[in-house]
Amino acid sequence: MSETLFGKIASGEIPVDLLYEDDEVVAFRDINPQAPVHLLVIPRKPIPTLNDVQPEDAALIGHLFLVAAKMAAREGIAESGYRTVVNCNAGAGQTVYHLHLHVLGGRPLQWPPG
Ligand code: D5M
Repeated sequence: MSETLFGKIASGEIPVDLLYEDDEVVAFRDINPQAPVHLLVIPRKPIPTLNDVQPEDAALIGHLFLVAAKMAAREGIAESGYRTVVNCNAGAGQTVYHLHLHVLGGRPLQWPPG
């Protein structure tokens, strides 16, 4: 399988507005923000969609959410409220086939989303 854009971001080949990285995940600002705060948290492991997550990825997925919450606190939106989103496949708007967690906040968010 060819490497995706986010695979290249995870390896440092494509520069981003980097907020956090460790051995397992990378967090950076979305290039096309849909809210005053819009971050992406991605695993370094190239998992295409949520459908491809395996039982052995459970700790990694948990870590993805822990980093998202840490980033939300760091960005000052933890108390006002924020949303995490995983778009899975084209019908939900997924455009990059490397699993990513959107973290959106800094404005009132409507429900249900479009
Ligand atoms: O979300 C894919 C997201 O990825 C979308 O919100 C734009 C963002 N994106 C695309 N290219 C970049 C770069 N180079 N840096 C930062 N963010 C980027 P999806 O859920 O697949 O629609």
